[in-house]
Amino acid sequence: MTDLILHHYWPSPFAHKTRMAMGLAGLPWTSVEIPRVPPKPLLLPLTAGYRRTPVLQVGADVYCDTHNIAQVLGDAAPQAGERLFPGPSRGAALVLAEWVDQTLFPLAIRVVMAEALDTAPPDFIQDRGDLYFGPGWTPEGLRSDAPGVILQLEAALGRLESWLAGLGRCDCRALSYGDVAAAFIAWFLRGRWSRGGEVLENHPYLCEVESALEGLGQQPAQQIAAERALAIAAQAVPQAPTGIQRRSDLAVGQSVGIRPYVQSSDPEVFGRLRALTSDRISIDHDDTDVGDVAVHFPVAGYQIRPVD
Ligand SMILES: N[C@@H](CCC(=O)N[C@@H](CS)C(=O)NCC(=O)O)C(=O)O
Repeated sequence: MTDLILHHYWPSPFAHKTRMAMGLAGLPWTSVEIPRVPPKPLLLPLTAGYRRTPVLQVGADVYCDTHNIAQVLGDAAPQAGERLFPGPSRGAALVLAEWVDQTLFPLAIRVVMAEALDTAPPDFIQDRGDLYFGPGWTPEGLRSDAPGVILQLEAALGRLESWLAGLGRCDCRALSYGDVAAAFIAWFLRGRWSRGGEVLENHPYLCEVESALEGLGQQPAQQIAAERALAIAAQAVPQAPTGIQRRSDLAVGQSVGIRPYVQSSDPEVFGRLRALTSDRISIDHDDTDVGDVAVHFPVAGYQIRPVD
C-alpha cells in the first residue's frame, strides 16, 4: 500500500486517537505537522477546505475524520484489520467510538476550554469556541456551566468504566479500536485538565487500556514537509472506486456540499460526487497545487446536499 501520511499536530486529541490506532495496528506512517489554527494553506488544497485534524492522505486519496480513517487503517493490511478489530469487535468498537465523540468529547472539551479561558491565546479560544459550541457561545456561559458539565462528564466516564469493566477491555479480551476510542479521552483529560489525573484515578479499567495503548508507541516512521505531501498527491491518481452503491437521488459527477451535522463554524466543502456507499461519501476535487484528488468523508455525522 502507498504510504499512510497523517496531517496532524501533536497536542490534538483526535490525532492522538489515530496515532494510537496506527500503533495498535502495527502500521508505519509518515508525519506531516500542520498548524493548530487556520489558515492551513498547505492542508486545505488536499481537503477541499475541510479544516479539522487529523487528515489521512494515501497518495491522491484524502480521508477526513477519524471514523473514516479507522476503516482505512483496518483495511490497510490483513494483520492491521485483525489487530484493530479482533474477532467480532468491529461493530461494538465503532459504536463506542461514536458515543465517545458525540457524548463524552463535547463534555470534556467544555471542561478543558472553561479552564483554558484565562491562559490560552484569545484567537485560539475564539476559534475553538466557534468550532465546538457554534454561534452565540460566550466565555461567561462556558464558565458558569462548568460545574454542571463536570458532573455530567464524571457520569459519562462512570458509564464508560462500567462498559470496559465487563471484559477488562471495550469489546473482547484483546485491545481493539474501541479501547483506542476510549483511551484518547483519558489522554486528553490527563494532559489538559488540572483535575484530570485525580478524576481518572477512579477509573482503573480506563487507565489500564490507556497505559497499554501508550506502551505500543505512536511514533512515525518518518516526517516530511507539507510541501512534499502536496507533491506526492500531485504525482498520484485517486484510487478509490466510483459509483453510487445505495438508494439516493444523487448522481456521480453532481456538485454537492458536505459539512459536519453539528452547530459549528466548519465551512461547507464542495466537490463533484465520486462515490456514495453506506458509510462513505467521496468527492472529486481539483486544485492547482495538487491536481485531482478524491476527498472522503464518513456518512455518519455529515450532511450532504446537491448544489446547483
Ligand atoms: N469528528 C472529527 C473531529 C475532529 C476534531 O474536532 N479535531 C480537532 C482537533 S483534536 C480539530 O479539528 N480542531 C480544529 C483544528 O485542528 O483546526 C474526527 O473524528 O476526526
